[in-house]
Amino acid sequence: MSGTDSAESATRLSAHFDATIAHDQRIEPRDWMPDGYRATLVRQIAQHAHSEIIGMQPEGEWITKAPSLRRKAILFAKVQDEAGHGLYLYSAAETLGIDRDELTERLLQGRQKYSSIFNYPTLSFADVGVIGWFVDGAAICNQVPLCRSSYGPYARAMVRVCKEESFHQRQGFELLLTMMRGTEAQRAQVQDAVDRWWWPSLMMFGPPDDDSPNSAQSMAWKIKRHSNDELRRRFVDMTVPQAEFLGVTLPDPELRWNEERGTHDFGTPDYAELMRVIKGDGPCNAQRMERRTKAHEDGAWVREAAAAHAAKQQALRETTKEGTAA
Ligand code: FAQ
Repeated sequence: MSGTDSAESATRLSAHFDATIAHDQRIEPRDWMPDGYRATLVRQIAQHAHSEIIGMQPEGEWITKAPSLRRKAILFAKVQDEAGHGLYLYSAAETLGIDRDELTERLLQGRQKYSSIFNYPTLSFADVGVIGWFVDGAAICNQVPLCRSSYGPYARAMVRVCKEESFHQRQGFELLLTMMRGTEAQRAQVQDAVDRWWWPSLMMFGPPDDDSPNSAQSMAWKIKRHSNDELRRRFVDMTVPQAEFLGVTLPDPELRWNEERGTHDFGTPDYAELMRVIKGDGPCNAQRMERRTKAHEDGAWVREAAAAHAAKQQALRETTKEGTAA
């Protein structure tokens, strides 16, 4: 192919990509895509996958301490769902030509991130309920629009993830409702957990729009459908009536309904804290990474056994094929 032919072909491919995005159709793994689009997806999907896997730790700590068999079974199932979400997401990332081992390596070397929210400690069982209510609630606000993301495998993975997140959110709310109908001490525990998790949950949506370097391009490519601030505002609007029903106070003196704007006004999260936590200086960053690294090392024998099994099966298939050909 001459230089002119290849330039024309590149222009055609790029125009086709732009038209697919403009018509709200999906980009699939076989399609040509700009390098930046691929890199953005790898970054976001991997960060999302790592978040699901590291996100098993804060609640996982309570599995052995859950107050009843019923609560233990529910929590077990929820934490297992999170492992499943991580796997769907790593699979979606793999369709972009990168494998899970490489992504895990990048996380362990600190070259990729996971959500800031999972660097806060779970101090009481009420935290399990508040994580379901706030963190899964925030995840739903953020991820339902991702079901319409322009990249097919990511959007399809999100459909199932969102169904499960919505069940998780309800289980958290039901746990808190039960505690709020319990003793004075239980109600105080719930309020304390709400006070500690509210602001970090608002930070999950990322920096404010003016300080979000990736948003404009991600939205132009329709990977993200709404800005960080828009999703944060939706979360506040969704959560305020639920807090009233539950009988807890959200720790924000500036929180009030704005009739004119048809939405809530609310205070500004401490974005300097968000940046500190993202950079590794949150209350539990070191512990989370230490445990993730240990789990990865402890799992080496499983990966080796799976690879040896796959090689044996492959050799068996080849021998059978040779036998049939002869
Ligand atoms: N934590 O320019 P933007 C869950 C980084 S899953 C850490 O605004 P973007 C389920 C960002 O990566 C929770 N880092 O970036 C569950 C970027 O750095 P980079 C995870 C953050 O991508 C529930 C830089 O700051 N969900 O909860 C955070 O356009 C319960 C500048 O930011 C997802 O991953 C943060 N909070 O928007 C599991 C959803 N915020 O990469 C267990 C998908 C920002 O350039 C228990 N992701 N950064 O070096 C997204 O929607 C987006 O990636 C955002 C960030 C909105 C998180």
